[in-house]
Amino acid sequence: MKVLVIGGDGYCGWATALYLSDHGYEVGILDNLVRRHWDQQLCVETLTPIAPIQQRLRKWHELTGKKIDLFIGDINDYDFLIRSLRQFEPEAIVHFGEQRSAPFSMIDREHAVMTQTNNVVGNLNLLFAMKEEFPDTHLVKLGTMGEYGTPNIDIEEGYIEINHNGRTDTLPYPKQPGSFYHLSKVHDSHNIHFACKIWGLRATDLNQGVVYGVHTDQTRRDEMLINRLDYDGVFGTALNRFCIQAAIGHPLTVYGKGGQTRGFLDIRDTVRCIEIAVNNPANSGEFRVFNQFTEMFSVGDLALMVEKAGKHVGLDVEINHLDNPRVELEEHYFNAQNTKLKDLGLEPHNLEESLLDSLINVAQHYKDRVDETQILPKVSWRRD
Ligand code: NAD
Ligand code: USQ
Repeated sequence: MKVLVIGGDGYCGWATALYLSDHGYEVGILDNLVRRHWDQQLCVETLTPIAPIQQRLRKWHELTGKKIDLFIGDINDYDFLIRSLRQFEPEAIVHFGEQRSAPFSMIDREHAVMTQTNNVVGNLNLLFAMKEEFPDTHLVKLGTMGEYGTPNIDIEEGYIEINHNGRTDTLPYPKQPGSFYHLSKVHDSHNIHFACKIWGLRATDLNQGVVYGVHTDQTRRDEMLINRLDYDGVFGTALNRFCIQAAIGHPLTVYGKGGQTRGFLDIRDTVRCIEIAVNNPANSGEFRVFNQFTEMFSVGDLALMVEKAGKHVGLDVEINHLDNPRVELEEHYFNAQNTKLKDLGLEPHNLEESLLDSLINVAQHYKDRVDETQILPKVSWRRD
């Protein structure tokens, strides 16, 4: 099957492209490399040294004999997008190609506008391209668990049955996102749902939790294939950041009380979830939603787990509770469903001490690349 991975130079996209290529899919990567540009603008770098995409792909070909097509350009450029689709003729499109950092989207007006324009318009271009020439192609779109926010009731997978004044309907689950980035995902979901309804497109929205880890069986084959691992206050995410902080002896940065609970998953499960979605396409006209995470943790619990794993490898880990730069509940109910991907065959890698040990080891290996001035959060959600 031919699968186009949009955003295939990024953290989830690179791991997915290699995994699918390794498992016999014909893979193309489309990416405008803008993430590398944003890193430069913010003066941050991934902990792990990532090679240019062309060299990564050459090495993959050298090691496996498999070729991955490369389309460098922006999905906001409709001519480029449609030309690439005509050339590649994908049967499935996996769309990772968005600005994905909540703090980045909260820096100022420009970054909020840029995030929503990049994400919403890019996704809309894709929907129109599919309607015009690829109406049967399956769109697998990365959404986020953060679309739901933290309601005081159980979170369902996309839809909820509501009984109101004696009548019943199954409706989209209410959305209460916590940043202009997370809001962009809500806007995308609405646009995709509408496009499925009016044009009969087929789409799966994967509401993914926070991803952790770095290696997959494919990216570990050669240092030239290594994946990015962000640790800075803008693009770094909770557990990855904590492991890197532990490795360099920086106190762990728990924001506020630390009771914020989220869904998490190992990057080895991200790639498998994409394969499952691709292998089981939505029906024509169907907007299907899966919650893509394997376990729920509070950030405070994660910090304690990293402290314990640190002890195990001889590190003395300190936990700090910083003033929370975000506006979010720090103690709340959180219970989300995640059965649909498991029903289709996902066998989760649960978070184990061995994974934390190995992440801390990777971080220790590259610790000379860490810029400590980039660890504390600098972006505030508040007015002043
Ligand atoms: P990333 O920043 O590492 O990768 C995104 C890639 O998309 C980059 O290579 C970037 O250059 C490319 N891109 C961005 N805008 C583009 C455009 N207009 N045209 C072409 N390419 C473009 O991000 P990631 O962590 O791999 O996340 C991938 C997707 O998964 C995102 O949509 C994100 O919202 C979602 N997601 C990520 C996580 C996580 O923990 N990393 C969790 C849940 C959901
Ligand atoms: N947090 C800390 N300390 C840190 C970093 C984060 O306490 O050093 C807290 C945050 O305040 C928040 C939680 O950890 O409560 C998660 O923050 P995060 O930065 O790990 O994740 P988030 O901003 O939600 O975004 C990440 C990805 C995004 C994806 C989302 C999935 O960057 O692309 O959509 O995870 S989810 O959180 O399920 O919405």
